[in-house]
Amino acid sequence: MGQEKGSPVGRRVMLGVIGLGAAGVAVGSFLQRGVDKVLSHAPSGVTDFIPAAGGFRYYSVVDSVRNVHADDYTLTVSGLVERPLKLSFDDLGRLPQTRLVRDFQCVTGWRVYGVPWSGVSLSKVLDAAGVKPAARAVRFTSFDGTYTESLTLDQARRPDILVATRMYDKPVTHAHGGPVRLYVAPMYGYKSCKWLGGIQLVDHVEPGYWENLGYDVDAWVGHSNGRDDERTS
Ligand SMILES: Nc1nc2c(c(=O)[nH]1)N[C@H]1C(S)=C(S)[C@@H](COP(=O)(O)O)O[C@H]1N2
Ligand SMILES: [Mo]
Repeated sequence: MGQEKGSPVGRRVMLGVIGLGAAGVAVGSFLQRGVDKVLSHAPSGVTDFIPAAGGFRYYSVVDSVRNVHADDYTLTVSGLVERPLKLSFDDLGRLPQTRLVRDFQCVTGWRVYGVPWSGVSLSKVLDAAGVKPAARAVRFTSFDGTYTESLTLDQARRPDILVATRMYDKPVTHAHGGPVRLYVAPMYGYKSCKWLGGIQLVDHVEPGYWENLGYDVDAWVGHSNGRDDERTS
C-alpha cells in the first residue's frame, strides 16, 4: 500500500492518512477497484477526517462550508414535479415528523449504534411537491457546492429515509450537516448527503460524488462495495 512515487500528496492528505491509521491508503491506489477503495474516503486530499466523540467522524469533501442558521435555510424541490417548492426550516417542521433509531455505518468500517434521527420522511416531501410520472430518480445537492447523491424513486419512497432536522434529539449540528441533512438508514453513510440544499426529480439515477469515484450507487449496508463477508460476519 505504499504511496506511489511522484503522486501529489499535500499536507492535508497526509494528515488524513495519518488520522486513518491502519485504514489509511495511498492516494495512488485509491481508484483501483477492490478492497483498497473502501478503506478511505481520501482520494484527492480534500476530505476532512476528524475523529469525533460518539464514534462519528466528520466528513467534508470541501475545505469549509457556509454555516447556515435554521432561520435562513431553504430546501429547494424542483425538476419533474407538479409544484416546485422552497421549504423553510419551519415549513419542514409543519410536515408530519418521523423518528427513527438506527445504526450509522460508513463504508470505511466505522459504525455508530442506535442513533436517533428525526425529521420529515423524504416520501412526504415528494408528495408535497407532486412527483410527475416521468420521474424515475431523485438527485440531492449539498449547499457545500460540491457533494451530490441520488436514489431511485422507489428507494426514495422507503419510509426509512429522512430529510433530517434532528440527530440525538437535538438540532443537527453544522459539522454533521445541519440544519438539514439527508438520512438514508438502509445504506452506507455516503448516501446521507450533509448540508442538504436541493432535491431534484429526474428521469435517471446520476451517480453521486463518491459513486463517480468507484463506490456502489446502490449502497445497501452489508450488500455492496465488495466487503460483505467482513461486514456481516
Ligand atoms: N455534503 C457532504 N455530505 C456527506 C459527506 C461529505 O463529505 N459531504 N460525507 C458522507 C460520508 S462518506 C459519511 S460516512 C457521512 C458522515 O457523516 P458525519 O460527517 O455527520 O459523520 O456523511 C456523508 N455525507
Ligand atoms: Mo463514509
